[in-house]
Amino acid sequence: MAAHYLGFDFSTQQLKVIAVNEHLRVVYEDNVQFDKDLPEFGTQGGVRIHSDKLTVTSPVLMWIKALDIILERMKSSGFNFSQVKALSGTGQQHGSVYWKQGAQKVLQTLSAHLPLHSQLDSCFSITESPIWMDSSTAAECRHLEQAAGGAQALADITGSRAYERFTGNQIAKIYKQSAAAYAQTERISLVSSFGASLFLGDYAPIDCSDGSGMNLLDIYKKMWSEECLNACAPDLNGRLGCVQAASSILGSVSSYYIQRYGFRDDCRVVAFTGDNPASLAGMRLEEGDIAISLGTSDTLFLWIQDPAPALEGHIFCNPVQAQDYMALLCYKNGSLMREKIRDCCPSGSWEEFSKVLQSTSPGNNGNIGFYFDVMEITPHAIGIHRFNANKQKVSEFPMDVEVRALVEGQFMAKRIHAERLGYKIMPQTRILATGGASCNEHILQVLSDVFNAPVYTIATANSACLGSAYRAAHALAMQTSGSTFAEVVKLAEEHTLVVTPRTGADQIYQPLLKRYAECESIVILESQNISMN
Ligand code: 5FX
Repeated sequence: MAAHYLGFDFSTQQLKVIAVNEHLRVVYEDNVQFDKDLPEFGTQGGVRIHSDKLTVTSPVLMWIKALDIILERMKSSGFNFSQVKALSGTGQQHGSVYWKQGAQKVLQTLSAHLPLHSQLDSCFSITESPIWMDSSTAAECRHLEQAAGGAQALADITGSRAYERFTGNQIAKIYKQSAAAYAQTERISLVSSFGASLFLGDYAPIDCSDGSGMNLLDIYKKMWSEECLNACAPDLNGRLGCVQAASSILGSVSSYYIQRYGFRDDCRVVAFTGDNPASLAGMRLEEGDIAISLGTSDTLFLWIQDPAPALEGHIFCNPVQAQDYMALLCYKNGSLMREKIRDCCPSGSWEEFSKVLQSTSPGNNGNIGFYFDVMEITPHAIGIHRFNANKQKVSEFPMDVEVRALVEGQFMAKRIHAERLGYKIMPQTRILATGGASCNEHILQVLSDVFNAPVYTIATANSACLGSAYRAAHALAMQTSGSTFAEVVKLAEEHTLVVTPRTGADQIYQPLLKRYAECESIVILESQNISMN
């Protein structure tokens, strides 16, 4: 009988599902849009922004109702649940769910005659789950960093300095503001492990990879850091449960799904993980690879073996190879900045932009530029800064120099920050590019030259959801034949090779990268002065 694998994605705006067959081809896909399909919750973009504009939550029952709907739709479409050998899933990172005393019993004794939401509606001590868009925990972040011995010391344990959206800080705020609700809480899940719990009919452990986004996990020992737990809330260890490797098989689906939907009784539930780790799996990154999403903001996923946590970026445990790591870097000034400079070209077109890029030479004769319209995340800097070949600041560049300085600058920054987090370019390194600007071959040529590595493009629609279906297939194959993730996903479609580095590019960019880093330090200092004045 054909084998299918399911991936569920509890993302910010929707719940998605993808089924793949044994050749990893997508055979079923659907989604439930929270705003449109569940208007009774009154969310906008799946979230509620509170009056302080800093607190952002989503109703936990909305996620459960969405699961009821998506499963009912699959059933009415004739989807054959008995072919599903394993399922896994993913959730927006950092969000947390607070199960009330007695909820475990309810999960374990679900009646197949009723939808999930009507049985679980009184199972939560906090009904509004804080999510990743929340930025209301500045005080808790300061406290945690202090308790850990400083921002870098906290990053050295957990992979990141304190961030407001990271779950430990969110839990600390809940404990401070709603001590009674905290006292009634039997278990705290991430959105991912909450999703797994619904399928397991029991509390599912948090996996190491999503657990790395909490400011609570020692990413080397893969255990909760007592120091961090104690700084956030009392008796947190018991409420979080043990962490598990992301590729763990947690058990079989609860009898609820067997009786109500016809799942087989040995359908395995594989640990759910965060959306960024799941995307790494969906994009099929391998040792040494980088994925670059060139969208509104630019995001980098890096496969790292020896991480060096820093004050910028995040290190997470790797979701598909337990001993390795992944890093996440985010840049706000991505496409909008490229569009702004494009608009300064005489015709304001991408054709003109590309022509200019082609007509200028790699290294831009030593001219370097920084283009931050809004305060950048990595590094914390703002403004437009131009340096000539003698490292002197200049107020303008000719148009052609400006275009190349922007594109080279954006990619040099990415390479420098990636290497600071412990990333090493290897002979087998591939750059996997996605997002709007990845269709521009001339931009990709600069990317390839700066990193001295070939660039491939990938179609990434729903990569986190697809990655979850792949992870389900892998966990099963690992258990039966010890296969690695890379071996399992070889079946999936090939990535497309677009450009390779030009000869001599490395000799040009090695010294330029060094100069870029020196100029960046000047830009950071100047930005500090701007924000102080
Ligand atoms: C990563 O740290 C984030 O906060 C976001 O990418 C969320 O995971 C989006 F769901």
